[in-house]
Amino acid sequence: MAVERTLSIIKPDATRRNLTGKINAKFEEAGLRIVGQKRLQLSEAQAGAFYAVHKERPFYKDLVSFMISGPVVVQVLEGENAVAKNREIMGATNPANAAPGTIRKEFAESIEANSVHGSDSAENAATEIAFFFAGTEIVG
Ligand code: DGI
Repeated sequence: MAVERTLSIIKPDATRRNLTGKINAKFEEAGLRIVGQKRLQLSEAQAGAFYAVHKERPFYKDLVSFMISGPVVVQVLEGENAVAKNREIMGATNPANAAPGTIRKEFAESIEANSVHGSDSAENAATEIAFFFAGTEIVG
């Protein structure tokens, strides 16, 4: 399996509780390397554009409000099978359904305040990485 990159976001519920280091340890322990990382306050326009795919969903407005409720840490994770591996480390969207040991099982507060985002395909990963990072900001 080739080395891949994926886009991760540590969400406002997790930065508020000072969990950035604990979450990063999960990635590193699983063999993913953090090759780009920055802490941002998203604007409403940025969060809305990032989640545009969910525009028609009933939770879209709340999701955008939540994503701008505090700082986020956007990151590029690199490793073998990084997209699928990160989804595994994150756990199910709803923490009630997340497997033991996953980030969402251990840290998420609710289906909305679920601590992390991770790209769901290699194609989306490329788009999402380009949304937040210039090439020079990623150092493998
Ligand atoms: O890729 P995921 O983050 O696991 O899940 P997704 O792409 O289906 O949804 C994106 C985010 O939208 C998810 O992390 C939290 C929010 N969301 C998804 N389904 C619901 C939801 N928020 C609420 N309030 N209710 C939902 O049913």
